[in-house]
Amino acid sequence: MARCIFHIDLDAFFVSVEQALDPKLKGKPVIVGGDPERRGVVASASYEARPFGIHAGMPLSKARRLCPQAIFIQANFHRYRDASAKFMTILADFSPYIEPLGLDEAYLDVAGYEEAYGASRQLALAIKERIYKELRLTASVGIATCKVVAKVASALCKPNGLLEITPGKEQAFLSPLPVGKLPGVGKKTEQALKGMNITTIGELASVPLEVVKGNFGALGLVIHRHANGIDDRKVEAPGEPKSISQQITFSQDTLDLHFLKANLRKLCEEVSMELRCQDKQTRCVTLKLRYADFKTISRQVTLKEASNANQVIFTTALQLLNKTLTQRAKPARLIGVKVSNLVGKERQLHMFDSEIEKMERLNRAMDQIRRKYGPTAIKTSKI
Ligand code: TTP
Ligand code: MG
Repeated sequence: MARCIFHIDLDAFFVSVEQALDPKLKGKPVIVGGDPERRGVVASASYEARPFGIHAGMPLSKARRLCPQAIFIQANFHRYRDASAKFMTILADFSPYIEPLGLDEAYLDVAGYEEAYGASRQLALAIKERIYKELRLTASVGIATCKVVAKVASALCKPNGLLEITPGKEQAFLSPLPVGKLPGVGKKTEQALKGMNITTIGELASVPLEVVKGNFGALGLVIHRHANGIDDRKVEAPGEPKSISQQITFSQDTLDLHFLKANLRKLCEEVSMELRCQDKQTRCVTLKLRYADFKTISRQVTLKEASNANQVIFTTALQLLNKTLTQRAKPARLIGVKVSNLVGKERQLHMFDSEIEKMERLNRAMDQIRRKYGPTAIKTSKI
């Protein structure tokens, strides 16, 4: 059965969130910028600002020159995170197979779920309507049998669009488009392809695979398949974290063992609590120690048995700390602990089972108290 995949992307996301909160901004050239991390560049431009040549990543000074009448707004990330969470919740109401990509876009596999709406198009319209009704945001939706075609389609029908590429029409749809429209083909690859006389997706599709692979390696293989409308990637929830870590930088460098130990205990408690929340156990504990001169030591140990108990993680990390300080007893500026090689919780029967059971019960009780009364409500005094 042909798959039915939606790629849904909100239009001018940051700007639209601001416009939804302040309707006076609607229909005007509006620019959100001033990301503290990337000071001075455009993050999002309203569709009214785009004809002036303004696009994301452009210095704000240039945007101001191109469109002096534009309204400039500082980014309010909490607003975008909030809108994003609501957007994803709406999507999840329509299909459980959802793969968010960043804040304002997601893939949705709706195969089987569209029947209730008559057709996939109707389902897409229902999604767009809900998003608009609840968030006052418009979305563009691409519908296709695979991810790459759905993504290209949604970009092409912006803003507030809906474009369905019916099964069998994938190649015909992609073929005339500029090769830069293919996800994964950035400015550099586009230039390199131009040097090979390839400017459309169709031209890329008809070049022998060996040639593309020879020039672009693994990326070549992927873009060549995609250019041919072949993409069997599944819609998948993002992978679970492969490790959990916590670290702390001290306000003053220190070699005070009690102080280091107390901090390490706290970090281990946080990490093991997170493991228990995720119903995971760790097989590997890593200690990180950064000295005042910035020399950083990482030591790790593999546990005989996977665990998520504070006591096990802390004892292991403490042994690593003692070993590290024996070899280099100098003031430290940062200490951290990481657990990796995580596994699902497995019940293991062995001779110390009742001890482990007791420890687990204690840890669960402490988690409950901390969740209810805060992280400092209960402290362990010794192992
Ligand atoms: P995009 O979906 O790429 O852009 P957009 O939603 O503003 O516009 P479009 O209608 O073309 O989808 O990115 C989503 C948000 O991510 C965007 O609103 C702001 C942020 N962003 C940046 O902060 N910096 C960037 O360079 C880009 C591309 C996006
Ligand atoms: Mg967007």
